Amino acid sequence: MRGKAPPDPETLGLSSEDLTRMYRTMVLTRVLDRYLLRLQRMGKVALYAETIGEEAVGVGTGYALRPEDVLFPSYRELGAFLMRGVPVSEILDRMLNTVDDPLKGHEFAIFGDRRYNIVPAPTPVATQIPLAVGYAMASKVKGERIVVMTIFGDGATSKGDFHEGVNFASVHKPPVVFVCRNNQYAISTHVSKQTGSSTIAQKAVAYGLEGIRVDGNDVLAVYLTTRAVVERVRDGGAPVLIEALTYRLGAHTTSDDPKRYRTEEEVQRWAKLDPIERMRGYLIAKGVIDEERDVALRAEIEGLVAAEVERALQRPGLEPAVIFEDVYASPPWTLLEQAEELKELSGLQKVTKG
Ligand SMILES: Cc1ncc(C[n+]2csc(CCOP(=O)(O)OP(=O)(O)O)c2C)c(N)n1
Repeated sequence: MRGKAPPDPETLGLSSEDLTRMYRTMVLTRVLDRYLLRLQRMGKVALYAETIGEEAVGVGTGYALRPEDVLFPSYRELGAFLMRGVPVSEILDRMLNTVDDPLKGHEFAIFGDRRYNIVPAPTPVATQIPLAVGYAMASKVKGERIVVMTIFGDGATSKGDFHEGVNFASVHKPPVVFVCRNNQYAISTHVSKQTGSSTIAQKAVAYGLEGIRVDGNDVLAVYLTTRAVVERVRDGGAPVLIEALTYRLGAHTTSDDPKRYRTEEEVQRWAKLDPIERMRGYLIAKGVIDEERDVALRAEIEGLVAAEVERALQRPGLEPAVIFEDVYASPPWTLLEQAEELKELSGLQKVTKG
C-alpha cells in the first residue's frame, strides 16, 4: 500500500479534470454525510447509514460507469449516487421527506431513481445482487450495450442471493460487474467471522470468474480497476467480482454503537488511511491543486451543502396520507379504510391542537 512513489496522472491516463472531479465528489460525500448524521441526531431524519471512510469506493466505481449503465446499490452508496449526478437537494428532500421528495417517502434508503439509472436499494441484505444479474440478462437478450453494476457489503456475501447471482452470471455471462465494498463489518460481525476465505475476491474463482481485490481507500486504484472491468464487460467480457477493501469509520447506522464491539485503537489505525486525505496528498504532490485551492474548494462545498440543508429544512413535510398513494392503481378496501381512519385521526389531532 505504501513505500512506492505514486505514478503521475499522465502515466495513468487521467486528466486534472478527472482527478478534481473525483476528489471534489469525495469531499462532497463526506460533507453531506456529516450533515445527514447531524440531521438524524436532530430528529429530522429517521435513520441513516454513514459512509465516512468509504467514499473512494462509491466515487471510484460510480465514475467508471456511463450514464446509461444501471446501478443496483446497497443503502451505503452516497458517493456513487453523487458521482452519478444525483443532486444534493434531491437527496436532502428524500432524507427529510419534504413535499419535494420525488419518491414521496416510499423508499427506505437514500435514493433510487430511474432518471439516474439507480435502482432503489433494498432493505433485505444482498437481494439487489440477483436482481442486477436478471436485469443484465434481460439487457443481453435485448442486445443493449450497457453494463449493470451491483454494490454490496462483505456481509452480503454470506447470503444465498450472492452465490445464486454470481453462479447464474458465471453460466450465462450477462454484462454485470459485482462490487463488494468490504468495510470489514456487517453491523458487529467482523469479516473474519463472516467467511473462512482469506479474501472475498477469491470466491469468484470457484465460479469460474475473475476476482480482483483492490485498495478501496485509493480512489484512483478503484476507478482505474473498475473502468477497465466495466469496459471489458461492455465489450462482451465475462462478469467480474471486484472486492474493494476499506473500513467503516462510522457506526453501522444511527441505531448502532460500534464501541461495543471494536476498539478505538483499530478505528484510529484506519482513520490514518482516510481516502480523502490520501487523494488530497496525491493532488498536492503532483501539483494538480495547491493548499489554497483546496481550502477554497472545501469551503465552497461546505457552503453549498449548508445552503441546501437550510433550504430543505424550510420546506413543509409530506402529509402522512401520501403513504397510500402510488402503490395500487385501485387500492383494496382495507387500505381505503385505513386512509379514512388516518384522515379522521389527523382531523382529531388538529382539533386537539387548536
Ligand atoms: C436479510 C437480512 N438480514 C439481516 C438484515 C439486518 N442487517 C441490515 S444491514 C446488515 C449488515 C450488512 O452488512 P454488509 O453487507 O457488510 O454491509 P455494510 O452495512 O457493512 O455496508 C444486517 C445484518 C437485513 N437487513 N436483511
